[in-house]
Amino acid sequence: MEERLYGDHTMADIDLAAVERRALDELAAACDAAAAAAWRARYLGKKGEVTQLLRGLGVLPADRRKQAGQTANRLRALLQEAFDRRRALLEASSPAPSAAIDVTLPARPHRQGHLHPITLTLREIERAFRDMGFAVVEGPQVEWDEYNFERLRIPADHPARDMWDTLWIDYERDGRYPMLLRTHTSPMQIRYIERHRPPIRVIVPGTCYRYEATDATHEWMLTQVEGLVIDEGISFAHLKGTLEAFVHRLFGPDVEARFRCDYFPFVEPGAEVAIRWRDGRWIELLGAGMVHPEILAATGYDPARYTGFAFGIGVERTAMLRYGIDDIRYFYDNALGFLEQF
Ligand code: YSA
Repeated sequence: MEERLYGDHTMADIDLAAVERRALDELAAACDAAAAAAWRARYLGKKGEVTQLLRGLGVLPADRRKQAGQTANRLRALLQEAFDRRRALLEASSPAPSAAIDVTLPARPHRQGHLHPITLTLREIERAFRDMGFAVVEGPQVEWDEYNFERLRIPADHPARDMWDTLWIDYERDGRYPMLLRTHTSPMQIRYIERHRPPIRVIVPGTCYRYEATDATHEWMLTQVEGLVIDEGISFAHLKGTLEAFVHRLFGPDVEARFRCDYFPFVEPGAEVAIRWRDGRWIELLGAGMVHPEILAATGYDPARYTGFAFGIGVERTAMLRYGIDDIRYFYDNALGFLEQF
């Protein structure tokens, strides 16, 4: 009698180890619950391959039925266990319905930054001077000693160098180190005069560096706005009027500006302008003066015909006074709690 199990196969044809391997491979490829359920129906369901195989055992002779039955039952149990494990794994890795993405939820608000208070202040200063007819130009932050000091009438052995503690660049030429991080924006006075003819009316915003210990009103990196006006008939009255207009534009018409004599080797006479702080103290805002005739002459201008004034405004100090900040170091601490207030 033929050992008929199902379909065209006989027990002799069926390699149970091959069925097991094929079933387990297919189960591993079932990557969602529906695929796993289809696999279960294919092997363990009513008409499944293993179920049919067990049903077909009855046709075997009694002596072979027992052993074949044990083998087929082991296969069924093994596949059932494999299915249970696979289903548990698929359930664990698929999101629970409550965690599913809800596309109707409004998006989280996007955190938007804004300009730094020093940039905001700088732009206001620029607007104020543009409105008075000044052009805006920029210069290099790495400068030659020649422009930062020498041609501003501050030779190497001059005590005025002590006014600017300097960060020198490690670049040697003829036994000297002639390159530095500019200590002020004034070198641009020389650069500009060299290349332009009067009338001149420019401001030069930019970063400067000093080898200075910081305190509440001093930083080692600071921003300045240089101003330069040269034409026929320019007097100290023009300087005073321009700077007073600037102070009132930025701080209001009632704010007091104090002009005092000051010394800078590149001006004659020189002045310092301070404005009154909340607690009554005066805070120095800028240095200024009439461009020294020797500087005009050295760059080919006739000092009998042309005169001019110049100034250098501290932008951090302006921002402190505008916003009522009593320590300059806040500006560069990167503390968001501070910066978010602007
Ligand atoms: C003077 C005359 C001119 O014809 C033109 C420009 C000048 C200014 C000169 N070049 C200069 O740098 N003067 S200064 O050393 O007194 O600085 C000018 C302003 O920069 C100061 O009034 C102050 O507001 C600011 N400043 C100076 N050192 C600073 C500083 N701000 C923050 N930290 C520092 N360490």
